[in-house]
Amino acid sequence: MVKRIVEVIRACQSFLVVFHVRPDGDAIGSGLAMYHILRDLGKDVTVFSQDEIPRVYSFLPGIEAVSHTLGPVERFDAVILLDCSELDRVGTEAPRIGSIGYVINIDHHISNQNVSELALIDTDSSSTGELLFRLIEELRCGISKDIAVNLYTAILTDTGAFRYSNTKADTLRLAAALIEKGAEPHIIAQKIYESKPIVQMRLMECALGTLEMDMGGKVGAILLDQNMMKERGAKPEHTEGLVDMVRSIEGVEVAIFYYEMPDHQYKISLRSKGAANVEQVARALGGGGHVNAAACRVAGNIGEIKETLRTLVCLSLKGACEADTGAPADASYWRDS
Ligand SMILES: [Mn+2]
Repeated sequence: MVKRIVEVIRACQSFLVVFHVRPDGDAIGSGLAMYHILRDLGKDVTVFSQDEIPRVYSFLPGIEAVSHTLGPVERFDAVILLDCSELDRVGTEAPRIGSIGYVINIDHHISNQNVSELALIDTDSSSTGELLFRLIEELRCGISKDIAVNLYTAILTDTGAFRYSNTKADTLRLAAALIEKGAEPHIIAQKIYESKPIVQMRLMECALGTLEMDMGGKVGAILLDQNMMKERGAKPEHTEGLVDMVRSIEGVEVAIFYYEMPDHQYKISLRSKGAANVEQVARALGGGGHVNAAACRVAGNIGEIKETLRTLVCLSLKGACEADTGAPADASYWRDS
């Protein structure tokens, strides 16, 4: 399939590169790496993101090329859809984006919905960034420093700084190759992990104040509502990493973060350590993600939502989570891993 994608890339001239809403390091890093790859091949490239790019990623080479408005799509020969398990993940422009002649989907989510025949999907890959290597090999284009910095960032962030179970020997070999091409690990790590705005720390303090432990310490949950956000002048991007704080507690196997969104639905981020499969939990509620990192969006009363989660998480700890729990029909998936 990579060969067919390469043929299409060679044949087309004008490209749109898109990734999912509320973009993370993998989405943005892969998107900008793809931008540089195509530019190096002499193509015309537009990068579109419906949502704002979190400030920590402003150092990435090519970030100024990201546009937040999408003009006429007729000018594009092909669209490259990155880190998206379904077309709708790009946001409200999905129907127009889907109308572009060639749709190429490069993704690593278990829940991938076969968006396109032109697809490079590998759920064993740590990140979409790692998958782009196969494309680069087949395209036989070089890896510039700009590409290296973006791909390193993609892999770094989706592996939780090389800590998650998706970190394989190959992942580190690729990271090493990127360092040889000019990516500087200490600088990238500092930009991403040691440049937090103070408001994020205040939010962390508040979120940890809501910590509830359950099931003999195997499950930890925190919650943030819109009042807590407003009082601290926090934006949604400041909630990033909060759920990982809960996972970092000794004995915790499943970490839950309930985030009340402005429309009063709850976005539920899930993380696990060990065998507990939180992707199944999220999927039962209409969401998706990975075994150790998943999310979903649910409308309703928080007490009832917590009860539903308790049941599902309990099953996932027993390794037997069922997909049908009578979850609200309007639950829709929001992945942030
Ligand atoms: Mn990813």
